[in-house]
Amino acid sequence: MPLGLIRQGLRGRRRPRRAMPAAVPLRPRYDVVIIGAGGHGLAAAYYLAKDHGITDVAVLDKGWLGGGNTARNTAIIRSNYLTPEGVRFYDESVRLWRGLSGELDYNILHSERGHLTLAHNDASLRTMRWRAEVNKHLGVESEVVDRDELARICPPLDLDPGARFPILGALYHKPGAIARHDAVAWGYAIAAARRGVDIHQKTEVTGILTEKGRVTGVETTQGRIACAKVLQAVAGSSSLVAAMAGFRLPIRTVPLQACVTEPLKPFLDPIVVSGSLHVYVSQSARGELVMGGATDPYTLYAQRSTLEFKEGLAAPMLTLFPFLAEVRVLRQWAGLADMTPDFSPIMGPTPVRDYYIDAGWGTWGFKATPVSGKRMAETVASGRPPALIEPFALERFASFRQLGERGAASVGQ
Ligand code: PYC
Repeated sequence: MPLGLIRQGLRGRRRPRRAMPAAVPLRPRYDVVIIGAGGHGLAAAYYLAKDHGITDVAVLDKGWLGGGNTARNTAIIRSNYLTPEGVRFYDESVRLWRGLSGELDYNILHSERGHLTLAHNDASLRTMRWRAEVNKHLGVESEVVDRDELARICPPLDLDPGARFPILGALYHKPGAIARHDAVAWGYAIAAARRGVDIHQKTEVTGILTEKGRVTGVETTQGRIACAKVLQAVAGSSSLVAAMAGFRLPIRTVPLQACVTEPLKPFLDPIVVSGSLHVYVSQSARGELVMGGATDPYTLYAQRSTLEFKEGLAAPMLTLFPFLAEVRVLRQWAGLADMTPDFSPIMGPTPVRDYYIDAGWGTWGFKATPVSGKRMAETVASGRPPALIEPFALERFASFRQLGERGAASVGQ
């Protein structure tokens, strides 16, 4: 349990402030409009208010708080990336996650478990060594461990050298963690609203208003809003909303499915990932195994679940943990992953002045919630992206400065 939470518990008999922000009337003008009330949009609103004193902010969502990708992922937090730009960025997020329950005064069930990326062949081991070296160089705790060490870190793993896909070793990343994803959206929403931010659910943006290349407002299903600045944070619909603003994104949107099992006694401490077998799993605080695999192999804007996915996931899961054969799947769902060609996000200015974007989160967006919120708030407030997110500019695709994060972005596309 994070120390901050214990401290909070001991602080006294304070009544927890849990109530969701009440609905407020939509005003015809705001300084800043944020499109998307997912984790990233709400975090940006919170840091705009907290770090920059900008509270005349409306966060709009066509659905409900955290009803998009925020609560449709597998809630994995880590910074063991491959590119120095990626490692630095996610490392700041890992640090922010650690203090987030205390900062938001809301328990997001953050739990540091360690993260294992398994290697089943020499080529994977080589990539793990490469990642470990880049990580260590930047002060991030990652190391390659052999089978004996793996047996100590994760006893339930089948480490039989005669297995069909024998495990040779793994990249072990101690700071790997999980959190309760929807609580993250609720926590940021409550904290932002407490500082004066307006959150408007069921308010879909239907048009972006511009004048002489600069954004002037948005058209919504609840009326028109004039504003000085817009931040777009709509994972899964990024290309569609950008098109309303008049520019194109190098993004392909594909479904990413996941599922959970019935609750089991706690047996799996670390998060376990196999890129070669296309599977990842962690055990939640409720005891459910939270599992996912590769993205669906086609572009689709549908959040449906398929039997094909479940079957494809069961085989590698049972290769790693054969004793789970009788365990039942309880729930299954899908999110929409906005994939970029270099497997890195897009953050910063756009061809429309004062219109900023937070997009291209593919299968790696949840873990970036605090850092993208904080750094996008800084970008919107100052008009300039800070050095940490400069490498992720949309412009990199025109100037051939892509980031090449495929080897570490996630489990397989
Ligand atoms: O980025 O760690 C990750 C991840 C795991 C599953 C999907 N994304």
